Amino acid sequence: MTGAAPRKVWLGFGGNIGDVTSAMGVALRSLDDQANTKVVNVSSIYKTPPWGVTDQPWFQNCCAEIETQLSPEQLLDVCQDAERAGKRERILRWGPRTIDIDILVYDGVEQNEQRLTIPHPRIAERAFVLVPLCEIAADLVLNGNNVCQLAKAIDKEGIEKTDSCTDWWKNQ
Ligand code: A4P
Ligand code: MG
Repeated sequence: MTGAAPRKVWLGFGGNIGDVTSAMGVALRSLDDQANTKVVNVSSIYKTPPWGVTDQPWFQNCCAEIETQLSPEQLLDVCQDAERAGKRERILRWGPRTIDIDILVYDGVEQNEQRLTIPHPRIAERAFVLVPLCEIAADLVLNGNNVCQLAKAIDKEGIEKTDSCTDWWKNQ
């Protein structure tokens, strides 16, 4: 990477249609292949009960730390390209999907716009984000609260680590 100093960003990945592990791996490798973005750390994959719309299959979720020279809006474009490549269709809010990528935290950025709100507004309510995020970002603070303290306090019913190899995304 040359030019602007890379910034740390944490992303959330999830899906509940098709081969989600493979779709998340493809998306992570496509981010890592960008000249201005590097995947630094990826959590294990967790099996999680559906949140929001509960009448749908269970999800698989993970979180990743990346370093990027892209602006938040440019990064959202890249993430949405990766979702489209993963055959993501937007049918129902919080509904079933092959892959969803959320920008959870972008170091030093706070913004509240419809297209992009950072930090992601619903992190603190979601065990499916907090549990994998705590695994890779134990010191991260969100609105004054440590991510692992939030993860400790939230209801984690049903959440299970399915793969504790953090290099799973590299070799499929
Ligand atoms: N947008 C605004 N801020 C952001 C951000 N920080 N990161 C905008 C990414 N996108 C952001 O998202 C709608 C719009 O949000 C985007 O076009 C973008 O401009 P979407 O992905 O099209 O719609 P969505 O995902 O259905 O809605 P939303 O509110 O993003 O839902 P979430 O928060 O992604 O939740 N249960 C489990 N167990 N695991 C899951 O992964 N996921 C969801 C979806 C529901 N239940 C789940 C899970
Ligand atoms: Mg989303």
